[in-house]
Amino acid sequence: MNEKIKNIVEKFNFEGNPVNIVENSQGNINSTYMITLDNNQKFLIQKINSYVFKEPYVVMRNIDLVTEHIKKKLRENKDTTHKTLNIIKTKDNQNLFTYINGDGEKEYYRAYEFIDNCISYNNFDECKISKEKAAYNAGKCFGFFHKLLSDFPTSMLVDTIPDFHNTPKRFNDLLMSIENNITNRAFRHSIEIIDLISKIKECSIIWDSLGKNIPVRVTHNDTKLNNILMDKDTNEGVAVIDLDTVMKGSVLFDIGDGIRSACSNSFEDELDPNKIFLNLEITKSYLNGYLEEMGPYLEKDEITYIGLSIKTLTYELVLRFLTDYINGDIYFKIKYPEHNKDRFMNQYILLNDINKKMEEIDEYVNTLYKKQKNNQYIKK
Ligand code: ADP
Ligand code: GN1
Ligand code: MG
Repeated sequence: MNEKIKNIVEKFNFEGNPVNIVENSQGNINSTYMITLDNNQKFLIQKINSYVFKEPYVVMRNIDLVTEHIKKKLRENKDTTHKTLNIIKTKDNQNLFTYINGDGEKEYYRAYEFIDNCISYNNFDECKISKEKAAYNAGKCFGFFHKLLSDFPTSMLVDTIPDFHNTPKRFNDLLMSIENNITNRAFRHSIEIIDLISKIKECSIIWDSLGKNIPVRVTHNDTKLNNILMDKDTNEGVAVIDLDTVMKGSVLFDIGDGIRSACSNSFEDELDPNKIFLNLEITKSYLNGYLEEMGPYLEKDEITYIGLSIKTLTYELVLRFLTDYINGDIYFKIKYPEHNKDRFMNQYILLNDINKKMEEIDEYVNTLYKKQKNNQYIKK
């Protein structure tokens, strides 16, 4: 058993001793351990990545506020199907335990209740139900999350990673990594870089419209498919997890990121170009699910830019994986030396495929919009 984690478990308010500790390697940022105690209860311990999250206590405060709001809403609606994260405090009543490691550095750990009977998927291929139905459930789950938070005051949340979806800034970060070129990796990808330069104008539109024609709302900002816990048997959405990046933003960041992650035909590091494409049918199902929940709350320009959001968020991931590759893999956890290069190439191929499908996506969104507007579904 992992002795370090076993010692950390003891700092939290648990009754019982750990008998099993298993690492979950699904996330690219934090380190997650599933803990089973001798009384059969299950919990989760997470080491927060403090390179990514510079102020872990502020992250926890955001999560505390948002989860309390969600719990209140679920109680009011007598909703026992949906769940949210439940923070377990340390024995001295803190949201985090600070561990000083052998190099004298601080490591931050938190504990959550384990949400049982659920599963998080990286790809709909693994689901029990049809891909279309699963995509509908995923879209609905994030739509429901936005709906629950639609009356939460954005001013109460701190930007724990400022400029997280500031695409023009992400582009400048790439240019800076190329200028420094500390790993000598930059010029291996000149053709892709030139193509990225040609797309920056269009992919800055959403960020530049935020707070103007695009409203600022409470958003998740990391809507990967595996950040939804689905019921193990029915694959209905149960909880939106990984709330570290809940901040002010646009629903478009979440829709775009959700679809690029869930409706791509492949994993994020698949390399066979024939397998990397946006599956339009499941994209449509995802949108149906999302709009069924959140449609009535959206404004017209949010609808207009849905297609563009899928393109923009994929573009952003190309920039981010490539930047991290050139910088020497300091941000995303990698499983092998060229992992970020494979991720960047994968998202680049996906981006070009999405580019070809923009017209069809926009047409579909438009049809949905008209249908729902007739039902007075979407705000005029
Ligand atoms: P990361 O920020 O590294 O992505 P996550 O918070 O998403 O970390 O956790 C990683 C994985 O752990 C999730 O994809 C999910 O499978 C599992 N997980 C996280 N929180 C819970 C929870 N409360 N109950 C059950 N499983 C969870
Ligand atoms: C990270 O934490 P995880 O694995 O859900 C990243 C996202 C990226 C994603 C790409 C805080 O998400 O922004 O889209 O990897 N999270 C953070 O796989 O940077
Ligand atoms: Mg995650």
